[in-house]
Amino acid sequence: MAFRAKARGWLAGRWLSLSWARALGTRAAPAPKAVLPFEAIPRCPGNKWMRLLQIWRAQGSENLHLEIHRTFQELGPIFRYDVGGTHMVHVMLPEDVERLQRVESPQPWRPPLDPWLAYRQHRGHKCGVFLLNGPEWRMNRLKLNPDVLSPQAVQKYIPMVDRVARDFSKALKSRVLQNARGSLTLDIQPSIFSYTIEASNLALFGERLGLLGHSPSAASLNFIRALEAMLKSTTQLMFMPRGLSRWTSTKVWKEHFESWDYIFQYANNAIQKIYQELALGRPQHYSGIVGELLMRSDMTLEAVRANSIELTAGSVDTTAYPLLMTLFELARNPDVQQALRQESLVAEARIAEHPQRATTELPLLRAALKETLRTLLDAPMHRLYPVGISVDRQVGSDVVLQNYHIPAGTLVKVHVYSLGRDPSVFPRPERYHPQRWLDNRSSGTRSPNLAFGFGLRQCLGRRLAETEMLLLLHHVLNNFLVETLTQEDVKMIYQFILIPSTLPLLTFRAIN
Ligand code: O4W
Repeated sequence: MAFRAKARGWLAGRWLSLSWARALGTRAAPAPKAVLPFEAIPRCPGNKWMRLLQIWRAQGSENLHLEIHRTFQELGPIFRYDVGGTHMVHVMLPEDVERLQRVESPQPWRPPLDPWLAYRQHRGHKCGVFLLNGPEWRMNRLKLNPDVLSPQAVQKYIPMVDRVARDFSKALKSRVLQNARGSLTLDIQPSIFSYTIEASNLALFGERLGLLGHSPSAASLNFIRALEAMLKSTTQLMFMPRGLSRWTSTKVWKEHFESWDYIFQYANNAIQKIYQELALGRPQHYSGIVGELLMRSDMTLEAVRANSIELTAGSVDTTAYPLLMTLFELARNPDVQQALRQESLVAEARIAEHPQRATTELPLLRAALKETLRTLLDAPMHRLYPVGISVDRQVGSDVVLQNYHIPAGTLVKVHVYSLGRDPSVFPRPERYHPQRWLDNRSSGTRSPNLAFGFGLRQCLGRRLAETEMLLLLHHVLNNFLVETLTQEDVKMIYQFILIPSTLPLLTFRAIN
């Protein structure tokens, strides 16, 4: 506690001086300055081998986001950090994101995540777009976008997601009404995981699993457990060279491979089923994203498979945790909840008629999702939370960031976690205040929403995740008051994605 209070005061002081420097330097028409050489960028103190040893001993790096955040406080909005032969630069300001976007190449390169790559190489599996680079990445990505990310694709799978979200609230309502009081206090996490698995499975494969309103199936529980073990072991392995961790972390590698084996088996099963069905004849109706990809047949079956595995496995935790955190924020901010409910009640009749209207008729709820992905609950000084903590790019050409020369080939990490907490970008960043996204839209200074990355490599699952979150919250707001006794922030930990270390109980009270 003492440490926290002290750190907060000190950090606040740092921020102040940083914001001032920026206000004077870059916001007020800057005088042209000579560009400084790369070598002049402040360097992160410490020894990289000591750092590795620390990560190994702590079995991961749960506070990575906080450590990088602290380094920005100490060194300013840009610092470098070299690992082996690669130069690495960390930045966190919107102006630098803009510059990076301007020099983005048609094939933005990102270093592949080694533990994931190792598994695929070892088993002889193809990679999907998350791990690919170069021309193969581009070919895959351009063929996936129309069926996964485009507005036309969203129009097609929205009614499916809407059906699952309606079933979720119906099932929850019948549980709530079993109580004489008409309210139920529970750990909602298992139900939300069932929801994201069910909704994604329908949108991807056109099939219902029947997970809602029942206790979760053994297969889905094992799938959730395998995903958790895979993400946790990823953070234990990703910072170490393979040749070293082979000896120091044998057991973790074994767990990592076993988790992947289960994940691949689970996803392959779903793909096999739809493949068989399509072989029997073309369906009359839309039968989900993967069905479209298979019927279009401009990708090899192996490429469709590799990318479907990423979509299936990547659409569970990444969507469930932000949903859980939004429900908690609404529970402890009753005014925000009431404003959102007002919007949802007005829109419901029209959405029931055409679920597609949800994307245009719930602007405040959409803003709340942006706000969740910007701000979530951690230690008092670090309240803001995106699913990913940094967006990585190896720049294809020279670029100037914070008045330093960055040569082509440098790995640039945009720390979106710190960006979301910068008071000069987001005033009073600790507040959960969805309306800010609508205010700054009209005032012309739009704040960047970087929770899904940017440019050609932005999150492929973005629209699917947004749709799942939007419709679940819409139906929950229509049917329940959400309450909690917990006011304190929840500590977030880095497990490849940021996840809450504990979740408060929520009370759902049926409306009329
Ligand atoms: C597969 C995925 C593919 C997942 C299995 C699971 C998963 O969770 C994901 C994500 C992750 C993908 C320094 N996925 Cl086979 C990759 C689809 C966001 C989906 N969306 O995490 C964000 C954090 C992206 N992140 C990073 O790149 C990152 C994490 N740490 N650092 C960078």
